[in-house]
Amino acid sequence: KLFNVAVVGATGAVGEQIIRLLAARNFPIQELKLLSSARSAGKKLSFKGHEITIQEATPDSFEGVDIALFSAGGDVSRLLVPEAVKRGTVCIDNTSAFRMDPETPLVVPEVNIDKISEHNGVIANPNCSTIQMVQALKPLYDRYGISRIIVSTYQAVSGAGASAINEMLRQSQEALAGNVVEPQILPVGALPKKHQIAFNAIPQIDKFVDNGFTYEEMKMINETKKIMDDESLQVTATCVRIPVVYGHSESVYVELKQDFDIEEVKSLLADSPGIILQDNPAEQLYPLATEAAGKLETFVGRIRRDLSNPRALNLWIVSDNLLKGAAWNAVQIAEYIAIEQN
Ligand code: 11C
Repeated sequence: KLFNVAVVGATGAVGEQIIRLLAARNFPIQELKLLSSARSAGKKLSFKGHEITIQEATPDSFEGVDIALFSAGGDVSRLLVPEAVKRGTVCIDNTSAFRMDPETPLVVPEVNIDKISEHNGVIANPNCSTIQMVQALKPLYDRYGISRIIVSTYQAVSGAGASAINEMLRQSQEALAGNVVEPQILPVGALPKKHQIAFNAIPQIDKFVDNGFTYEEMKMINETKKIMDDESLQVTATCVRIPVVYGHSESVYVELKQDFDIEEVKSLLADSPGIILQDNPAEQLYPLATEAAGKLETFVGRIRRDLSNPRALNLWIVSDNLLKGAAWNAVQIAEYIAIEQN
């Protein structure tokens, strides 16, 4: 069977990658609709050698659409996902709008693919920093159990969209030229106060919740428990933006419920789908954002037993935030749906 597919947010950083992956994976498409806000409507994008004109996303855009991939922000999803579902479209939503809704499966295919079949029209794609962490920790969770996770992230500016990439590059040039750097976008476009990202590390991604954590940190905490299906899991997170273009890096401390053998941990990870083990200190081999950029896999290294707790491990986890962290995870889900319906 061939599918009528819509990409909502076609001109965004993630939308662009979704379109590229649908072509590269030869997704069984009858018709591809590219949708966006009124501002980008009328522009043309190329798909497999054909030009497609971008249309403004409206409720009626979803008539006859089998599968829609949304990455145009939470407000657009809150408005249009229910309209699409009403018209029989299965929606894969890349925003935070439905992630914590108990009726909506939150899916990382390598972790909880079984949840897809429980959907009522919407499947949520988790936050990028959550996806790569749960993907790497799932093999350890299944083998030993996990009681506690402490994560600190080093997140790329592309997570905040194409405008944040330009902002980081512009600021870097200004700083190198000895000019005054005028921050305009980060840490949060919607907040009045801005900080320099060039040559800096900003310990704020998204707004603050009233408990002192940011929304990004709360996403890592709450989404991890939901995906692992374990409310007893103790998770804490500190999320930091750094001047890297593509690829989120994470330092993760994880307490296991059983004793473990470090070599077994490494081979478990090496044998896990979508994971590439890069761990050889003697060769200075460990995951790097520059090398993970553009790849579909999640890279894990710096694996070592903790010195203060023999049942705990430290790891370094890196993945391209726009690919496994967003577009690729969404296209993987779409592929499962296509297989299920065929
Ligand atoms: C960032 N993780 O790096 C964010 C972007 O909930 O899908 C993704 C936000 C989300 O800024």
